Amino acid sequence: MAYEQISYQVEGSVAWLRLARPDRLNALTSQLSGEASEAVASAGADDAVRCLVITGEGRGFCAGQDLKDPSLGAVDEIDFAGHLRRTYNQLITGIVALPKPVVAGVNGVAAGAGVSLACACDVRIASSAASFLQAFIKIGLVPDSGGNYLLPRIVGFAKALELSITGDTVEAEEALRIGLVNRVVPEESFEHELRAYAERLAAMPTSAIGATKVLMRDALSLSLEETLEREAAVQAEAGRSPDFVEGVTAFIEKRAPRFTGR
Ligand code: LHQ
Repeated sequence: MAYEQISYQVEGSVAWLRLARPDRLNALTSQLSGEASEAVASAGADDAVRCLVITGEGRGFCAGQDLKDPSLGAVDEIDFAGHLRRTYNQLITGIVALPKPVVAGVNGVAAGAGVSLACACDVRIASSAASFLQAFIKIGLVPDSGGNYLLPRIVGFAKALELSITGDTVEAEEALRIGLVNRVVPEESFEHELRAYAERLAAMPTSAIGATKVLMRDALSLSLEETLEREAAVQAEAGRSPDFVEGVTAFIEKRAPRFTGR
């Protein structure tokens, strides 16, 4: 499919989804969200893809909702619920449910739904030029696109609530300190480091990563006993995978494993 507001390329085992509205810091239009959802689905359907990277072109990662998008309608007539259900909710659930690792390459500012987009990914690698703000409150809105679910699970309730009710900006190093990002790399080497990280994840046992995502997310709302039982069932499946056989064989033969993702 031809995209206009994102670019999507598969390079080796890594799919690159780049938000491509740099003049507006990659603010989200309905079209962009729809295209991004399609690209996420493509990454899911393509067995050659073993890691998805979501990043932004230009100096921004994503400035949240495009407040000038004409498709929103007049400011006093916006169908918020319909808009969220049609656009962001699809995108966020698509990313979270993807049975492959998803890396947010936060190249610059992330605001509002842009923060949620980064939080929906499994890992956040930030450029030293990145920053984060829960911009919703600054325009009289509440966090959406999963911001009330995802952010507290990443940085803890107190910090998530504080950021959401103040709209304060968190710079990259502070984001690392509070656990909002997994790693900060210098702006100059950002692309290189992001690629290296994604390629490393893409060489891992992909099915086991997908299963770990589901197990760990579900465990947040299950008891220990329920989780132990689910682990037993899922491990039984993982233990029948070619990647398990390869992992053990490589260990015994004292060589690096060559996982296929199955
Ligand atoms: C933008 C935007 C933007 C349009 C920068 N829209 N043009 C859901 C459902 C329905 C409705 C509402 O919202 C939601 C959920 C949400 O996401 S609400 C939160 C929406 N986002 C914001 O409120 C963030 C607004 N942007 C900013 O506060 C700043 O631009 C940040 C802090 C992101 C960056 O500041 P600067 O680095 O100083 O850049 P800038 O402000 O100069 O922006 C550069 C250009 O990008 C500028 O255009 P211009 O033509 O003047 O050069 C901005 O107007 C445009 N832009 N964000 N969200």
